[in-house]
Amino acid sequence: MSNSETIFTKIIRREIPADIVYEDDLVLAFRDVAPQAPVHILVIPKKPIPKLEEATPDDHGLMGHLLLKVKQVAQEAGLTNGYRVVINNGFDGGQTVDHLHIHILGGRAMQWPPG
Ligand code: DGP
Repeated sequence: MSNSETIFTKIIRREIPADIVYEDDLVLAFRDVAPQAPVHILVIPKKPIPKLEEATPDDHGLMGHLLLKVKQVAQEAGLTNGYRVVINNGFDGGQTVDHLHIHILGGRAMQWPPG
């Protein structure tokens, strides 16, 4: 396993199970194993970008696609009353899996500020 490979790489390859809710050539969306809200879905690029900080101008189109898929996945999950979108970046950001992922959290009213 190279440094860029994580548990999410294994989910993309179907080497470990996940509750996948959306997939196309560029992105995968699946339910978080430790949900922090009634709906908690992760949307990831299949390209193993370790974190937002390491996205480059070459990823411009991919990043736009990813965000538009966040919207689509949230709609398909029935989050008609709003939802939160979170990217944890690096240690202080609370990132624990080194593969860029966008959290969709919904199904309850969120608090602010986050912890
Ligand atoms: P973060 O703290 O932003 O790096 O969030 C990583 C999220 O990934 C965390 O909410 C739990 C989730 N997660 C970790 N391992 C797995 C897994 O094997 N399967 C699924 N579905 N989610 C996972």
